[in-house]
Amino acid sequence: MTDPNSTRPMRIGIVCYPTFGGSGVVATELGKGLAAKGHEIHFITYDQPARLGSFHANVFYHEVRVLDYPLFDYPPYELVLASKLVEVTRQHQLDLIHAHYAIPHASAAFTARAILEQEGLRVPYITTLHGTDITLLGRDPSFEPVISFAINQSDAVTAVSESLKDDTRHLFGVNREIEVVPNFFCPNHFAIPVKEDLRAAIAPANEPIITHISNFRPLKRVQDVVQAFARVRAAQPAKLLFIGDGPERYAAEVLAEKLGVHRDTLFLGKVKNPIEALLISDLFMLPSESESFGLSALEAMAAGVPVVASTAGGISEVVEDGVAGILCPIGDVDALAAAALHLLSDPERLERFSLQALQSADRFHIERVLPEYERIYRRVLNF
Ligand code: GMT
Repeated sequence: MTDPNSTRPMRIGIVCYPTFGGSGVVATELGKGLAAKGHEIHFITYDQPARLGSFHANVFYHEVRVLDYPLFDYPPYELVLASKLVEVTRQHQLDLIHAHYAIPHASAAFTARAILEQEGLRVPYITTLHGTDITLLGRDPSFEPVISFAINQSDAVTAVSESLKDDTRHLFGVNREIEVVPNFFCPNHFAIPVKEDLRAAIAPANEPIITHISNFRPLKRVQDVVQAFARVRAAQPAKLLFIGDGPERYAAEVLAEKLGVHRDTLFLGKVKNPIEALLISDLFMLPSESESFGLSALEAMAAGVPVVASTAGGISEVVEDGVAGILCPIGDVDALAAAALHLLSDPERLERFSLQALQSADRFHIERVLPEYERIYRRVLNF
């Protein structure tokens, strides 16, 4: 039986993508939060996780280095990762491995667990499903059997929203239990001075700022943001701030020029701390056609910024429609513009939504969510 009051520290290996993407951010903040509670955390990935920052007690980083061997057209990252997991587990006596993203992290964790089992070591692995990509990519026959297997073999599986859990159930041969543990935010990241100089530079006449943050993949529908903004701009002064970079950025720049709103649109590219931009924003826009959770929308809410978004995937579990923002059908730029104008044209309403967004975000406070992961770890380990 697991002791529900146990505080025994655990040694946890975290495998994640080290980038600015939501899954990497969540995995990194989870590791930092667990380390602050006394657990020993080992990040195992190909680069220093972007949100790791400076030194943290109890946090270690192990780089997975793939040899650039002339025989390889495709470097076998998954195999090298599995070997690294075995090595780190042996050296640091890890209790468990937490794989964020099924492709290819869960299957590497499965291989590592099988190798260690041969040595008499039982090291469970937990898989957290992050993106709706799992439901798109994973359905492809070139991935499906391995992904379904790695999910089914996990000692525990979590998904970041009910929507992703349902999709995984329906689209894969996965009939095992999937627990929903939502993403979270860390309030201390928001307790920073507001950069009024940045705000004044972007909006010199104190125009409202609409912000979008993403990796500009086609599924983010950044051109809808530009289209909606052009409609808003036709009705009142406003500025549009884009944070991030990716394949659709150029098309968005071209569209902004074509629609005559390029002088009111600013592309900042990848920035180290997007929360600084959120703290000077008035509205956040996320019109994705697929989104398992929408961490950027949650971060906007935690900064007191109402969200205008699509109803895709798990967004409606995060953004309470009519409370923290307004949700619109996917691809409906008129609805996006009308929702933005509804909020921006009435300062009192905007202020009310801002407060509501802040309150609503509290459901995802790290202190509510982190113990959920600890509970799952202890159950799996019988600690
Ligand atoms: O949205 C992306 O393109 C990045 C992707 C990732 O790998 O970080 O985000 C996914 O995981 C995030 C963290 O759980 C979620 O907030 C995003 O909604 C999810 N993206 C998609 O489902 C498209």
